[in-house]
Amino acid sequence: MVYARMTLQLSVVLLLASVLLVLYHFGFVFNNDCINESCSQFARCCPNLVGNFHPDLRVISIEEMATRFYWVREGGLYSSTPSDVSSGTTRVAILIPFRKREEHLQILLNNLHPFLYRQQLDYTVYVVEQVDEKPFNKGKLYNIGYKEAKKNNHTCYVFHDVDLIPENDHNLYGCVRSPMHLSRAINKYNYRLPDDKLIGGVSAWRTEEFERVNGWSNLFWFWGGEDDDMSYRIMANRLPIYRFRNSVARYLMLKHSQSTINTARKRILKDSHIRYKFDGLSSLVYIPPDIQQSPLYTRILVKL
Ligand code: UD2
Ligand code: MN
Repeated sequence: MVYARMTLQLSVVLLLASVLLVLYHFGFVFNNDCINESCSQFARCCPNLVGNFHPDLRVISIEEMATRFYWVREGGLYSSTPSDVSSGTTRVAILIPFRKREEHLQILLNNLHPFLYRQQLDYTVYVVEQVDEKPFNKGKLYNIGYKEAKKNNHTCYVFHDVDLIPENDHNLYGCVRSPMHLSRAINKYNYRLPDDKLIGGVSAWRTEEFERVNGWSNLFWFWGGEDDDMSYRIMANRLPIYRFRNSVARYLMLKHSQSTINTARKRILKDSHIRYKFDGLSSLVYIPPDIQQSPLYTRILVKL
């Protein structure tokens, strides 16, 4: 009798352990971390990956970078495979919201192009620049950038603050999961995630999930709130947030002064979980932007 009970208990433990092992393998435990399987897969395919590196924080001119980054074509694009949409290759759009942070942009480009090249991704860098004097509206810039970039048949969209410089090239920008919060560990927060719900900084989305949450809110002007609003959209749609582990999803944040804070943000955030249905990509109305091809990026010049 005792023996039978022990066998039963052992079987239950073994069963639980195997379920956990399977979940762990596919990265579904520990707060939806993508454990290392995707990184090591890419590490094999891309022998030039180096893992951790010290970002180069010098401000280099666009001309000099354009000479050095010989693989980048006009408009800030690179393709490792013949450009064939039907081939199933992930085509990544990097979207950078921007206004008057030239030095940050130069530092980011100087690190990002070699980083993406080492990952052997098909990518295009878009700088979505607000060129009017209205308050900054990052969510709306992202939505416009998304709609414009989508015309070039991208399959993966990386929303990227201009002042976050990656420090480890195993942090894949290829939408291996979606939505994926890439900037989990930032020096400013002692390389620890301050809050499980956080999606601000750098995130990667496939079209399907991004459209399911109706993109970003268009209603947050000045600083703050749009990233919290996105967290609520994700929750309302019961989507998990995936992240690589702390040692991989590392960033250095460049210093800047605090922008003018949106004092209405907490009030607007109260109905995010319902408002997302009609505030976002579906309600986006915008003046067709001027689009220019620079040597290292495609410039989307927006008047809100
Ligand atoms: C946090 C979030 C950020 C955003 C912001 C406001 C993290 C790591 N970052 O960043 O994602 O949600 O809070 O809610 O969680 N920008 C310009 N010019 C401007 C103002 C902003 O280019 O005058 C762009 C630029 O790409 C910048 C981004 O908007 O990186 C975010 O603005 P921020 O850097 O002033 O905000 P921050 O660092 O508090
Ligand atoms: Mn910042």
